[in-house]
Amino acid sequence: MSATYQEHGDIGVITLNNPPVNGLGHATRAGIVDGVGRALDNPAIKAIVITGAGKGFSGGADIREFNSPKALQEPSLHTVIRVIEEADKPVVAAIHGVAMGGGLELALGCHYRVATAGAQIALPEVKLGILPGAGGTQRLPRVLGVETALNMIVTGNTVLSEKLSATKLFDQMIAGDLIEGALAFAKKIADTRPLPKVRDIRLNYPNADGYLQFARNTVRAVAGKFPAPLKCVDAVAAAISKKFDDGIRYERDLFLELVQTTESKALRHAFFGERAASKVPDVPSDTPLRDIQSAGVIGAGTMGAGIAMNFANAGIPVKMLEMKQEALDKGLATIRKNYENTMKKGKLTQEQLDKRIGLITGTMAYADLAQADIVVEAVFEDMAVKEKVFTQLDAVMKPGAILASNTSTLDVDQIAAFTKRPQDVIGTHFFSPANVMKLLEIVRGEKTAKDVLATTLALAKKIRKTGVVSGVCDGFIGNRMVEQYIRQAGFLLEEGCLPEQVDKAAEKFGFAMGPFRMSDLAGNDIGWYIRKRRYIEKPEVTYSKVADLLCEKGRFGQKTSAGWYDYKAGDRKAYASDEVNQMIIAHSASLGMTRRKISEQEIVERLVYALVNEGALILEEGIAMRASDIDMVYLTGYGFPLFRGGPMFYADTVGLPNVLMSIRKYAKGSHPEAWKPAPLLEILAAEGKAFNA
Ligand code: T1G
Repeated sequence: MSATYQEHGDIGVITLNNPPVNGLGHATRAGIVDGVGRALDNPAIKAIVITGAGKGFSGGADIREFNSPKALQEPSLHTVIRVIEEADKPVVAAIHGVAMGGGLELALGCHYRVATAGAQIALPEVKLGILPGAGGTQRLPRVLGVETALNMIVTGNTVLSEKLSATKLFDQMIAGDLIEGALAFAKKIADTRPLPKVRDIRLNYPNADGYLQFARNTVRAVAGKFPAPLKCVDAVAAAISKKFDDGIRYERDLFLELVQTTESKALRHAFFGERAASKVPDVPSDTPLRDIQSAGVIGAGTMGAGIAMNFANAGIPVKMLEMKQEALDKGLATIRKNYENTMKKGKLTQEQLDKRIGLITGTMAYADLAQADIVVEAVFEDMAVKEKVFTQLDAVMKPGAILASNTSTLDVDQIAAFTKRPQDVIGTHFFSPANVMKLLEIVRGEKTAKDVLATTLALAKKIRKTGVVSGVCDGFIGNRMVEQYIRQAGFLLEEGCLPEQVDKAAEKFGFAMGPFRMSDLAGNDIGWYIRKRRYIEKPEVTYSKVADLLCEKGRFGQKTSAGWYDYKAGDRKAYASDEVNQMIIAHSASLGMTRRKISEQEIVERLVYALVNEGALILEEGIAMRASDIDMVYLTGYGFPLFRGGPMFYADTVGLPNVLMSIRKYAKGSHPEAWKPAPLLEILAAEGKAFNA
């Protein structure tokens, strides 16, 4: 039973018991109504306490039920709250750990609320593209005041219970055992009448229009493509202007509208995708982890320094190794500068800065790393250099240490073979800037031990990264897909586009940065180096030569103040370059190609479906375990728009038959070799299925 009822003397206690977060699924809701009924029917019972088993009171409605009949199956959460509010005996919510979303709304429907300190209080629905749909927008302002409540609802931010102890949200904070305290409180108020109801609190907010207009302007500026934040303002405005029950109806309408939006489904997809990514079917969730108390990083360049910061930020002491004192000093100085910049933005105190700096030391001796529990190599992307490093590591590192490579494309199995302990070798592909980007591709080698993989996934969480497991292949998941994206961008230039047109179309679709601005930022020479290797290894893979022509001019991007665009000193703005545009037009002519006008739709479809098709191959080959893993890679590492849920989710929303039809259309274009449909895409499209089942 996901909600139990027990009688403690003359108090009836209902315990929510639906692990892991006491989600208010249908069974739990029915259990609460059943418990309240039994307490009301027993004349010996004078009051009711509702509490949560496990880590917290309740994490809210069961998100997995959304867009399914169960979500609205009676008793709905509204019905549960009405049964509680209309009970003729006092109902006390006893809160610990977490009271979020529908969980907090349930508590707001109770006559009284008590809590222990440290409980996470929030209405985070907006983070799922919806809004509190069971009275939260109407009741929370009545206990916290309009401004505090609106801020919590629009941001979804969590506030700790003790910070709200002086508000009407809580009638008492419980210092000792929650249940004992709640029972004592229930006895104390058992005969108090009338029963206080949040809905009866008058909400008085004079001159609301001015404040609400300010709130709308502020929210509109940051909401981007998400409709929910502004609707949150509308719902709270209704709490001020409408009668309570009218406000509830208005809130319900807004909720039902938002829960159907693609934006909300995308956010919920990302919510579950983030959590699913750390699950590996053949690695039991209770696999014992290796203890990570200290770390080492080989290389103090941009990546190495950023990686070292991740460990320090998580409180793990880390030693950075360089071969030259000058490089080591430069790395340590970069780290200090990064922290000082963060402190200047008010996101770090001096004390925190000093602590983190104190956790990072430098050395030029491999022996100094010997006792580290994990070491991450972040040296030049060249197999011969990796071989030297891993041979050294194999010789000095203590048994059981995890040997990780930050390689972005090289074969992790080959790197593992440089050691006598391939089971301890794994890929940890950080994204630049490594101390900022959330994505961590975790490359599982053929011989990587299961506990090494489990430990690295847990470490990813500890250093606040989204860890996504990839198999070994050229480019793993993200870079392998971005390769196809960049190929199409190049072909589009040959056929009639200029960089600005392609970037504008991609950015209008929602990418943080179009392919050419992104390449200028990362450095065009990186792609050039990889293509030169590819021309030898995979001559069958065609590329537009226009990017090579650009690099032959030394136009590597922002770092050379000239790339696809021109740049001015001290100005990161990208200015269209006549020289480059003329070069592109001349290149088309040299190919005998008649340039044509290309629509925004074609640009976006070719860029995005190139990702989707390669993603389907990656899924087929088992390089990625699930489609949502691919989406998490692209959402957290490549600036894919969150409101579209990731390339595979987006393809599902378009409909795979439509995606396949477009791919077949582009296969009739100038580069059919780049548009061979992935068999998995063809199968799913034929069966009317989706990537994200
Ligand atoms: N519904 C279903 N599953 C949930 C869930 C939820 N609300 N919250 C968490 N889970 C799953 C999660 O997917 C994971 O599953 C496991 O629980 C542990 O989660 C009417 C409509 C509560 C702070 O948005 O913020 O109420 O991977 O790893 O770090 O107005 O979960 O184990 O299979 O995150 O301890 C509003 C979302 C819902 C809260 C706990 N509530 N959850 O953090 O565990 S909408 C939320 C969280 C709503 C009403 C509306 C966190 C947490 P698995 P976890 P955690």
